[in-house]
Amino acid sequence: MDINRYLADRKNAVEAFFEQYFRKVGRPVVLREAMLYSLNAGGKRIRPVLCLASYEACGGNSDEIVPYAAALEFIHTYSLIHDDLPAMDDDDLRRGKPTSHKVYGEAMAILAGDALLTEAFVMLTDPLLGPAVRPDNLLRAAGEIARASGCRGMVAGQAQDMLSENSEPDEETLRFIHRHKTAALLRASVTAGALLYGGAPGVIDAMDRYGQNLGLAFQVVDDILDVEGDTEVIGKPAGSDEKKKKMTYPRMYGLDRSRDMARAFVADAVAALDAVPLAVDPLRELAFHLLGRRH
Ligand code: GRG
Repeated sequence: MDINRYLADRKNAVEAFFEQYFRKVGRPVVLREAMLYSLNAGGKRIRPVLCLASYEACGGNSDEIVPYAAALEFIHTYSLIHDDLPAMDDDDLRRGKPTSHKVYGEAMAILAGDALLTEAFVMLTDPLLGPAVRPDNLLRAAGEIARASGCRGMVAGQAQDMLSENSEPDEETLRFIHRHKTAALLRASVTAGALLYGGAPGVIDAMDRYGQNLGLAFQVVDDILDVEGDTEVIGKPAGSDEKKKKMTYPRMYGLDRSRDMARAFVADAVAALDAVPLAVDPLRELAFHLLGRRH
């Protein structure tokens, strides 16, 4: 299969939905603009694509859940806007463009992030956006995504990441940060696809294991790219982890071991898929694709 084609088709479906959705969002115009500015700044859309791919693997038609998958990109985009703020990572560049607070000021950037997060749950609790999905399945998926986003997931990881700046890396804390800051939302993206479909418990467990390992591999690759990548290609300042003395895999284990560990996480992700009799080719290919990504 052509994974680039697959990714592009699903990405287009999600981006077309953003366009249509924002027609109904009114004033203040600058808030709407700030939300759209960051959403349209050109991300890979990997979280919605994973959700769509997991729903498809279970046998669904992914057109039925595009709004719910798009909600994951709203949450992810909010996290990037807030992560870039002066009070957090204080970055000027994201997705190759000036960060939200550089364009709209800090107050509007905070509000755009707040609005994206809240709106995601407006979408995830609206059964009319995906009438093919059973409301109880929607509720389970929304709960899974909420848990992965807040103080049991991404926000906990971000808090620990901030608290650990400038301290010596230790394996347990590093693992906690990666599992929560990055892997939690990626894992929930995959699991939510299967929950929206109403997959059997064995399928949900397999998707969970796949998503968790893929999420960990994703962050190890991100850490490696921060050391080896070019600012123009990765779309954010290279070398910033080192500058801020972040707890990363390369800092803890060195580059070669980090690469081996990323490969091992992907192997575990793919092994989880082998346990289920589903159409998992796109999910398998996506795992290898993310291992080889340059940005
Ligand atoms: C502020 C609650 C809060 C959380 C922030 C996402 C995040 C947590 C911080 C951003 C910094 C970072 C490197 C996080 C790890 C997650 C990650 C690799 C984000 C980038 O995701 P991509 O590569 O970005 O999917 P695009 O731009 O392609 O969408």
